[in-house]
Amino acid sequence: MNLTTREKELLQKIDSKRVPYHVAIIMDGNGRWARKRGLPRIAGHRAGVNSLKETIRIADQLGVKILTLYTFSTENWKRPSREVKFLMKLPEEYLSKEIDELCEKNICIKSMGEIAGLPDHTRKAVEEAIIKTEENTGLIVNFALNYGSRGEILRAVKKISRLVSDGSIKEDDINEDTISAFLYSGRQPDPDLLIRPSGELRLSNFLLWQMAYTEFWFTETYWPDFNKEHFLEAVLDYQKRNRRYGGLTK
Ligand code: 6TC
Repeated sequence: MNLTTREKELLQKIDSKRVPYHVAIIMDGNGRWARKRGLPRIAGHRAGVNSLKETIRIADQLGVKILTLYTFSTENWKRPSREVKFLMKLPEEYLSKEIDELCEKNICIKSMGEIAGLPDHTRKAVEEAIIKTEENTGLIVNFALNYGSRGEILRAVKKISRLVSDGSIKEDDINEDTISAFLYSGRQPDPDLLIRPSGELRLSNFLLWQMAYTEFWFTETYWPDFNKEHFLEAVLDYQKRNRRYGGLTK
């Protein structure tokens, strides 16, 4: 991979034995990036896909094991319908161009959220990518699609309630691991690091249960300008922190 001098410098400072296992990212700011340049929002989304590709490459190269990506969903449907149409075509375009590289890198694509709520053609492209990559044992890339964390917790509560009422499990046997297991993230370990670009300092209904002890890293940079350097800076900053897991030994 071609790296700039700055990227090589950052890479050298990173302790390869303490790379975060699971990194979560809220890919925010495509629209604002475009407006700032007097471009249509669609140009921002295109540029955003480039940042996404770069991020997957550097995460894979660093040895991150899980990458969870979120573009919040409820807002999407309020956008002009031309933009929504374009957004729903992008995944097919992205996956058809990228699937070979993803497979070559042994990357496993997964989704979390209600993919049933996506248009048919989009859902099919996503499902196909999931099936094509399901045996891959390298980096796991979770795409949060039509996802909301409160909805995810509610869904888990309902699933557990069902099992209690049909006698499969006892109320006293429900513990924190039970709840984790019934979230979309299943038995994946919680994120170690959350990256949020674009200057917003909030969680926006993303992985509320899973991020109890996650380290947060923010940047003013809009997502389309986010690159390998930012990712490496976030990991370096993460490695300087002293994690205490709320005082629990872990
Ligand atoms: C980075 C790049 C951030 C559109 C682009 C935001 C459906 C997304 C299936 C992926 C096309 C990511 C994101 C809203 C890879 C991506 C968008 C949406 C953006 C969606 C996907 C692509 C996107 C959006 C939701 C397996 C490829 C622009 C649709 C889902 C998010 C994966 N902004 N951006 N509504 N989606 O509409 O929750 O499948 S391609």
